[in-house]
Amino acid sequence: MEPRPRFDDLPLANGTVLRLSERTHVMGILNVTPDSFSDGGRFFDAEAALKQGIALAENGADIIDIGGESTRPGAEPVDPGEEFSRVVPVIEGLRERIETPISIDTTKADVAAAALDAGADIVNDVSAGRFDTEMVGLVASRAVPVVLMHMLGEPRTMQEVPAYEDVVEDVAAFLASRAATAMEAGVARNKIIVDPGFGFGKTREHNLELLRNLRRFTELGYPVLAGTSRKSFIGATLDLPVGERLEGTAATVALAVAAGASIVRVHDVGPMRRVASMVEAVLRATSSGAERER
Ligand code: PMM
Repeated sequence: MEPRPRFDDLPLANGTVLRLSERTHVMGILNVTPDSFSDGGRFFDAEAALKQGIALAENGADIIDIGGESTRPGAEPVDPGEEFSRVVPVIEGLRERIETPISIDTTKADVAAAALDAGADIVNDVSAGRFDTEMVGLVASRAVPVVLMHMLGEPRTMQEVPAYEDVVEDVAAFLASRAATAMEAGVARNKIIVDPGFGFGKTREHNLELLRNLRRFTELGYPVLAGTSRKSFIGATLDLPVGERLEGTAATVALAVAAGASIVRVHDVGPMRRVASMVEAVLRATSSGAERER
């Protein structure tokens, strides 16, 4: 098993440092939407969302990812005003109660700006800056980290007939190109995180191949985020509904950590923190018992 690739630590505006050089970080998912594929509707109410955010932090989330627009296959876009009013009160409420860094899962620069004003620390853009041309400029001017994710087309149509020449190399080339565009707009190299976008315009086989080759994405030179949690390629492989994908998710998280992922985005924070810690203990083990150089 190869040792983890090394990435720089990621300092945030609030003084917290994400020690990506030391261990995989767990990003807990908080969808404030009526229709996300796994937890849609459960945390739509702001009070319920706040409670869930605090629970994610207590269970060991290093980052809480808040989204107000579902990106499930076939989803229609949400009005920016509606998205704003879903996420901003939750970010403000969490900021008053906990210090866990917050990322805002949005493709809209206006929503991202309002979320950053409300106390978010990171922008998670599943369109990698393609849907809103203002996004990379905003990220640059605020000097915040950004997740650039691969998606084939847009949520409404991405699962129609996903096709690639070579899924791993096509996605890697896309991410390298979007990172270059972000840097041209002034985003610092060490503020970019890349994500192959599991489930976003991919067949089950595409997703499996991306996971098997996840280490390739670390070679791009940016920390890698893997978001496999409860996704349909796990359901299709094990023939299980969304509520019964914990073990399948655990397998994908273990493989992602072993492949050098810096961040795993998950619903089940406590269990996946333990999966990641166990894999990391194996990666660091030496026969003398001394910790291996990381
Ligand atoms: N997946 C979803 C939403 N946002 N962001 C990143 N960076 N990576 C992902 O894989 C990702 C994402 C969809 O899943 P959800 O409905 O469970 O949030």
